[in-house]
Amino acid sequence: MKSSKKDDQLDGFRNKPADSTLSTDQGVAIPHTDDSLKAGLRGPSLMEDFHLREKITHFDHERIPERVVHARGSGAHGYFQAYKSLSDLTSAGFLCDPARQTPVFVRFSTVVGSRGSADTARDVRGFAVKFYTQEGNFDLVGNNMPVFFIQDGIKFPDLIHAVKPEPHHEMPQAASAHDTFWDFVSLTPETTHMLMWVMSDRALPRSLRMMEGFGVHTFRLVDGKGKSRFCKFHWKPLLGMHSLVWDEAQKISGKDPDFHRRDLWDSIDAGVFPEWELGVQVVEEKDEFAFDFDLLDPTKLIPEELIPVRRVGKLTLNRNPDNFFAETEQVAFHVGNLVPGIDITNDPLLQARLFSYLDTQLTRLGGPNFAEIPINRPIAPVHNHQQDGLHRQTLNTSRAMYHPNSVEKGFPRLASGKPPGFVHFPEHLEGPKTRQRSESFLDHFSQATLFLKSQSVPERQHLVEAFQFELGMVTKKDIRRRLLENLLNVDEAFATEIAQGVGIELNRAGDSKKRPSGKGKNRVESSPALSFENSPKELIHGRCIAVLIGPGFQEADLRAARKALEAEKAKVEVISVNLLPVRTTEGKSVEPDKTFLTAASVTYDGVLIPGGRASIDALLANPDALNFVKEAFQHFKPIGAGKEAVELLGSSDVPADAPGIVVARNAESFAKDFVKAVKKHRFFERATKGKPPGKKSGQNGKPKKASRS
Ligand code: HDE
Repeated sequence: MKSSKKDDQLDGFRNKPADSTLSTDQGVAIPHTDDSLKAGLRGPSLMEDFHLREKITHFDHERIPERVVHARGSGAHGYFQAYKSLSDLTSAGFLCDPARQTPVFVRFSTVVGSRGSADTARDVRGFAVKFYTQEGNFDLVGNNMPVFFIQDGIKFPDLIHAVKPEPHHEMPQAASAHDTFWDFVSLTPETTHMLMWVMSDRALPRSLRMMEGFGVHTFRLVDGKGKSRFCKFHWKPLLGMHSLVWDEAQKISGKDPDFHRRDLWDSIDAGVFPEWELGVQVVEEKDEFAFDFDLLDPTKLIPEELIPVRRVGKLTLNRNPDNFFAETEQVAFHVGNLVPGIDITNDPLLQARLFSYLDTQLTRLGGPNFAEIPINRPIAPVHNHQQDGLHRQTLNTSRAMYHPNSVEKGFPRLASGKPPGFVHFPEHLEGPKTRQRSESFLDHFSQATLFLKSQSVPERQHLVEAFQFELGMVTKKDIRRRLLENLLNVDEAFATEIAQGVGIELNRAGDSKKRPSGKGKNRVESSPALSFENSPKELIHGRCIAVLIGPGFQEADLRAARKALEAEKAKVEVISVNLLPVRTTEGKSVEPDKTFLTAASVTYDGVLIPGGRASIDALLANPDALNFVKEAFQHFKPIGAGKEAVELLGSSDVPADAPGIVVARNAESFAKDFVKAVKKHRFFERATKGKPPGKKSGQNGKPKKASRS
């Protein structure tokens, strides 16, 4: 879909360089912009140089305050289309008309780091979608994890102050591994479930295209008759879920801090469009209290095994922004941007957010007129009595900037008819004014245990190592101990294993008696949907494979691999010692894309080494090439070795019979087998000494120790 109404609307604002003449902001043509106006060749610059002053003044004010959270982001345009009408559940037009393509703008982000921080920090990712619907803008401002740290928005400033760089020395950047974060969370047990998620592989996505999204809170869907049902929103990536490993994520932060941004941009640029299905979990009003947790508690999820996710439509991202600042930086999301058919609940975290987003834009975007910025403008017509304010762009031609009026014959008139515009769901409310937490919010551990029990052996091992890393960076022993005592309530063996790594001896009798637990209704003990292992693994769109070559390499191996990988929309990058053309065994030559200096093993999804005696001899003599392969092996990636390349495996400490090592028999089957290995993505069996990862850690007893670099 090249053009949409939103795109046409944006076109009016595009400044195109073709055939243009340099001018001032006033449109005065400028013949010279490399020297300021001076009194004499070597004299002082003159105040009257309006071009110099305008240029410098504008430059001085280029920066706006970055977002206080979610500052580091990447955006893309696309569209949403419903599979079939959802009118049985909602009156929202974009969900009821399968013929409609609703334009969207999506912004992904990390939460903690500042705008220039690295993409691959351990963090929850923002997944914010602005739907430009015909009935007005609807924003689904979600995350890539289905739960949150806290239950009430009043604690958000505390959480964020604790996780951000510490105030005295402003360190560390984009990292939770420091005293103040763990101090706060150890004193706030409601964070325990979310801690399991941020210490899991979910916090290290391989790509923004390969992560789930969630609305987190319970929302309402309201149908045409005004009937309301509770709803949780999900985004399911068609590419499945894939993650980095921690060592790799840290190294990528240095080698390519724009790793996720680049991956998203390059994929869209190459026409390999990322896609997600929108899913809803729907709970009838009568079932509000059917669960052992409160639907209004944002630290809880509804297990998919209890309420299946109904997939209702597809989101496709198919266009990169024209200008990062104008679009990705200036886009203003707000959970209160709702359309008829979708409404909110009393989740106390959501309620605080309803205030925050409008408020923050006043500072960030400099006044109340940010909805007029092209990226924020709805495609639905806007008519109201708002006026003036900083940077007002609309030229209101009405004399009557008030309602009711007769001067303009009552226009704009109130919405009427069917549907009558947005009408709040008339929820019945009563109760005393109180500053208390509902008792139904007090079980902080059951779902943390559920999450743990649902992980595969490697996933559980990554959790242990992540906690050991983070707590290992905490300097105060009492903070480590307090956190681990909370974890005893999740699982004793798990807490004890982490404790051993961070020098804490736990008193098992400790806190576990205090554990309030759910009431046992509608409960599952394990949820396969929570494990990466059960996520689709067929599609490898946009994955990138490094092919290492030297002079005299076996061209047939590269040709077959390229053909097979590109047929699956994966990418191949050829790497050699320099960018000069490299001779093949067939007497031709191939131009490398990168060198061992500009490419890093950590940024690829797999490595392929074509055969060819001379090439392998050259690579064997190159420590960078050996390291490249060794690192790929340590990060559990597939490695393909052409005929003579098997020798190189040995010199890189890679056992040729290890899982995920594909050794050539003939070029065609070699390529086929290698693509199969790329689909699997990671071979964590290497860490568990060749044994396949078990389904559930709980069933397999103690997980094996992983050997990670
Ligand atoms: Fe946000 N959040 N948040 N948040 N949030 C912001 O709004 C806030 C919360 C989320 O790409 C800010 O425009 C409060 C949960 C995303 O532009 C700010 C609370 C979830 C984004 C703000 C929360 C989110 C934001 C910063 C507790 C997942 C990035 C700049 C009550 C469901 C949107 C801005 C983008 C951004 C406040 C909790 C997601 C300050 C007060 C829970 C994806 O308004």
